[in-house]
Amino acid sequence: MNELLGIAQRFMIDGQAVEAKPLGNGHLHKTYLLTAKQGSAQNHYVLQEVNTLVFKDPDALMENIHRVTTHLAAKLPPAEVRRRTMAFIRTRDGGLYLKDEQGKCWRLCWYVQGSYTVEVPKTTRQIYQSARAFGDFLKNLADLDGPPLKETIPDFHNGVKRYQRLTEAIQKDKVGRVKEARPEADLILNNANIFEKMAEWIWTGALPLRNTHNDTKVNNVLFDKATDEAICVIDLDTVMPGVAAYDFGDQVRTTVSESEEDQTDLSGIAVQMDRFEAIAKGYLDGAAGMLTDIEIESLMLGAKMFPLIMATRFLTDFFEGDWYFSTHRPGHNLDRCRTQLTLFESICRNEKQMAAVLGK
Ligand code: GN1
Ligand code: MG
Repeated sequence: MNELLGIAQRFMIDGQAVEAKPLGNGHLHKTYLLTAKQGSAQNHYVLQEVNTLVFKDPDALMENIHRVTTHLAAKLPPAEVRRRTMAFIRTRDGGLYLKDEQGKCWRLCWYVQGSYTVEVPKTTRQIYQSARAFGDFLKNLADLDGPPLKETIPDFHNGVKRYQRLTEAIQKDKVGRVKEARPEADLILNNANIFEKMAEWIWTGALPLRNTHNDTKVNNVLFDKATDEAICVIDLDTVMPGVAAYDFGDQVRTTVSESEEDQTDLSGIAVQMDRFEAIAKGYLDGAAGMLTDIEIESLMLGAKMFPLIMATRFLTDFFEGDWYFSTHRPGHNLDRCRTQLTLFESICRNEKQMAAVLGK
């Protein structure tokens, strides 16, 4: 705790840092809710230790985020800036982040008061709101000036590379777990054509590269406690060039079924069409004006691809010994892989109806 308070004090916070406690359910960084006392008032911030095993170039990472957040902030009335976009605070030396004496990287932003997050949305209103927030996000970043955003994780959504990596992990079988998950691995490898199709649409130029979020899991949206409105998109680490189908696909993955990403009971995991309608309407109300017909058609491919690419990544991590995603029990990544494959199969069964919704 003292280490955290000392770190926080090296940023331009208002007041004296007095408390830091763990916040949220991210799989990669260490995140804390920080309280600073200023006279009788309390200020709240989010302090994060960046995972530099995953984000190897923190300068590029924070430069991207700085460009994105200042661009979004310029479109908001000043009073809304700390509520509707992430607002980062510089270090006392003027840096976008702090590298401490042990080489750890830290960053700090304002905490959005009166907000909440969900792992599994309960209502179609929340789902519509969340999808809408990501559609708006895409639109708001369409006029970002300057050079392309840096690729903070190269080939992040390159499904072809992801399944090649899975194949390598199977061959190496570093921790002897391949025998535990043969059917899962086969199901993924038999559907690799989905990754190839997406790659082809991108490589032929059918789908334009835009500034996409690339991690549109529903817990990366803040909702207003009073109104349930989605007010702020968070977790901007992977905002970089991508295709709209990625952002749509990860929204479908995390909201179309009323289930947890890591539940062990697979029986309740299935597409619910009323949820899908809310996602489609929300995303298209936000972004439609700028999407081409082919992009709208590609959204269905994104919906199929995302459970599959996440199944691939969770299974690869399981076979490589769980070094990437934080795990809280043995077999956690395999459980995650299984939920994703169950969802994938349900999406394949419902593909026609889902495409019809998008067609409307
Ligand atoms: C990671 O850290 P978190 O939970 O926001 C991952 C996403 C996955 C997600 C799965 C940079 O995001 O790609 O979809 O876990 N982020 C990165 O829950 O790998
Ligand atoms: Mg997150």
